[in-house]
Amino acid sequence: MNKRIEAALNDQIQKESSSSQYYLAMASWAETKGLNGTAKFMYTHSDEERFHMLKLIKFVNERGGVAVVPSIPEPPREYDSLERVFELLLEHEVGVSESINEVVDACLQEKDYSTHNFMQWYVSEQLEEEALGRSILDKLRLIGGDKGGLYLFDRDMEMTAAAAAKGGNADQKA
Ligand code: OFO
Repeated sequence: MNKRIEAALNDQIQKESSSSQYYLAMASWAETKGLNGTAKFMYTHSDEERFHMLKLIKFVNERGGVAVVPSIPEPPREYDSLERVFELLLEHEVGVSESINEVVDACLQEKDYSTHNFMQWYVSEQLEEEALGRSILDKLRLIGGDKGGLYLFDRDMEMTAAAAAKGGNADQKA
């Protein structure tokens, strides 16, 4: 495997792994605040990110490269508010999208078209994740400090998590 591409993919493995830990920390925080729907959503999201990482590890190894299992810094334990949690999630996803674009760009420069093709799955996944993050934030901003609204929001998140788990299971079998 081209060394530059191998390094870029290993860097992406690190990012997916850190996304998984980040969302796990958010899930745990939400659970301790009684936001069980949001916690479910974050636990599911954390599993999805782990799957993104595993998919990359397998790809690198199958192509003759060596995947590196990274160490991850501890994610934050405390968050100022639920809105802040989703702002951070969206900021994080925008950063991950940029890094995926850099991998895609490196593939084109190195004429590695099969990795380029493989990365297209991540490109569309990021589009979906960013769109979902934005729509959740819009809802939260609409609710403001309304407790009843927050209760309904949390219930909504449980349904979103269930739908994502179904979609995720289908993806993981693919
Ligand atoms: Fe892996 O999609 Fe988010 O980070």
